[in-house]
Amino acid sequence: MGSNSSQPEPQPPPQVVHRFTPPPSLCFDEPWRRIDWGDKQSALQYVKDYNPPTEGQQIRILLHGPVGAGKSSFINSVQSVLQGRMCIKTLVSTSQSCFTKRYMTYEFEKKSLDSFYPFVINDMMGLKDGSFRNQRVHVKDIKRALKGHILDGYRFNPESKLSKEDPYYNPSPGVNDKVHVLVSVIDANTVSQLEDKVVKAIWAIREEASELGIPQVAIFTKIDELCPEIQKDVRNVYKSKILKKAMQRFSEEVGIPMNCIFAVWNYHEDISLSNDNDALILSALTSIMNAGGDFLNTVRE
Ligand SMILES: Nc1nc2c(ncn2[C@@H]2O[C@H](COP(=O)(O)OP(=O)(O)O)[C@@H](O)[C@H]2O)c(=O)[nH]1
Ligand SMILES: [Mg+2]
Repeated sequence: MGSNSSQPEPQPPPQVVHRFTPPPSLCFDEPWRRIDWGDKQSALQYVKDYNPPTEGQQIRILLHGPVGAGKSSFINSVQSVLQGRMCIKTLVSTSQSCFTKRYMTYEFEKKSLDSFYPFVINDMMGLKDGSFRNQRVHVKDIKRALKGHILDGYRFNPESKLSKEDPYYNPSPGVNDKVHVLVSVIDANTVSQLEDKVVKAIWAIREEASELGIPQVAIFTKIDELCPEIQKDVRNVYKSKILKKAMQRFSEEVGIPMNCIFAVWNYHEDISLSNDNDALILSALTSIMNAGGDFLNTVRE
C-alpha cells in the first residue's frame, strides 16, 4: 500500500504542560478551635445572664501588657459588643506615650436596666519602658493591684511603687477589689521578637498571680495584621497557621497554655461592627469571665 516504513511517522510536538502549583495554604483545612460563628446571640445572652457565685460580687479582670498592645481597644470592643454599637472613645492611645498612667476601673452598664454587668476591667500599662528597676516597681504595683490595694485614680509612679501611706492605698480590700483573672495583652505581630525583659516581666507577674491562685490568660490582638487570611475573613482565625505558630511560641516562652490564649480583632477606627468579630470577642470574654468566676468561688473575704 505504498507505506514507506523507513520514513518515521511525523510526531506531534511534545506537549508543554504548564503545571500550576498553588502556594502552600496559610490555613489548615479544619480549625483547631471551634467558634460558634452563626450564634453570636447565645454568647451575648450568656454574658448578659451571667451571675457571680454570690449576689453583689463582681469579677475583676486586670489587663496588662506593653503600651500599644490594644488593652484600651479591647475594653472599647467589649463595650461595643455589649452595647451593640461602636463605642470608640478617647480611651485609645494614638501615640506611644504612656497613656494609661492612672489606675481605672471600667464598668459596663446594662442597656435599659439601670444596672451593671457583674464584671469590671482594669488596665495597667507597662512591660516596655524603663530600666530593670522600673520593671521591678511595675511588678510590685501589679502585685498590689492583684491584691486589691490600689484605689481608682491612682497615678502610677515609674520610680516607686504605691506606698502604704498613699491616699490611693486601700489597706483592707474586699472581695470585689481583688483581681480574679489576669490577662496579658499582646500584639500578635510582636511575638516573634518579644524582648527578653518583657518575657521576664510576664514571668514575674505570673509568679505573683500564681502565688495568689489567680488564673492567667492571654489575649492576642491585631491578628488582622498578622495573617492576610484572617484579614480576609475573621472566621479563618483558628485555622491560621501563622497565628497558631505565634501562639505556640508565646505559650512556650511565657508558660501560658495554648487553651488559655485567645485571639481578638479589636474594634478600632478602621473597621465596623460585625457579628463574626463580636463572636470572637465574646468567646474571649466568656472564657476570661469563667476563669475569673471559678476563682471568685474560692476567694474569701
Ligand atoms: N489593626 C488593629 N489595630 C489595633 C487592634 N487593637 C488595637 N489596635 C490599634 O493599636 C493602637 C494601640 O491600641 P491601644 O488600645 O491604645 O493600646 P494600649 O496602649 O494597650 O491601650 C491603636 O491605634 C489601635 O487602633 C487590632 O485588633 N487590630
Ligand atoms: Mg491604653
